[in-house]
Amino acid sequence: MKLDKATIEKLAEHLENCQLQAKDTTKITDDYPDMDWDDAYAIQNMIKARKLARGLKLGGLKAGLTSHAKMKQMGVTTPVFGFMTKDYEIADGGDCKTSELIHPKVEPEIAFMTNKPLRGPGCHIAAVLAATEYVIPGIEVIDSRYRDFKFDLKSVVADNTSAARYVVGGQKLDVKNADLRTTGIVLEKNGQPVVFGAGAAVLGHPAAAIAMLANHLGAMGEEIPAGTLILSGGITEAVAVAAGDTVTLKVQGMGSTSMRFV
Ligand code: 0L1
Ligand code: MG
Repeated sequence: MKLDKATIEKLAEHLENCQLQAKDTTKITDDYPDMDWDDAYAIQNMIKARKLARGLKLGGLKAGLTSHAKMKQMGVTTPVFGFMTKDYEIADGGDCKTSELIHPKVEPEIAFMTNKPLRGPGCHIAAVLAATEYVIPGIEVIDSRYRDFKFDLKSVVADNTSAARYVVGGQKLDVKNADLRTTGIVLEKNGQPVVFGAGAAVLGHPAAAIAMLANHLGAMGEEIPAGTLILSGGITEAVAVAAGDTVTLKVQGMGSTSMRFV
């Protein structure tokens, strides 16, 4: 690690304040160009610790930048991992307040619910499927705290991978009854289809993103506990939204989920 504990705490406080005040900032690597991956995840973990210390509960985990469309949109090549607290959750069909966000975008995703712990190294798609209670449509709202979404990967990891809000809903599907590679999705904005895709856009199979997350955590001696909701990553590029927009995600065999931006 290149940063000391005080700097990690200072940067976590800064980024969390930007989130809570819906205020943007320049990317932190501008001031700390030598920070490494361990520093970036340490800042993210410090943000999580700050929230849990205030009594917030963990809502789930996420993989991000897992599709070529997303990687191309952001000019990067590596998936990243983050968390959501329970207060990020929007009820299915519910309202998402844009006054609490900087410049929200939505991503169509497939969410997994685990029923067994998953631990790397060596976690793979079959292990994930064997530990999946169900999959369900999920829309992630990302809201980078960096001005104009201009960041590098270490800055975005520190900023908890732009996590802001999420909704899950529709029909829970047993993975035994689906081939998630060929599962089709349509994201509609205000009733108009805007992006389309299939599960294979996420690393060839959305469960591969969950396996990567388990292997990432395993390298730090951690695991994905049973009963964890995990967003496997945007199947398409992210779509910008504003107050007045309604977005609906339809997933083949799993119905739909939606939210309204107010
Ligand atoms: O969930 C995601 O794929 C977002 C990762 C962070 C990059 C971004 O803000 O687009
Ligand atoms: Mg996402």
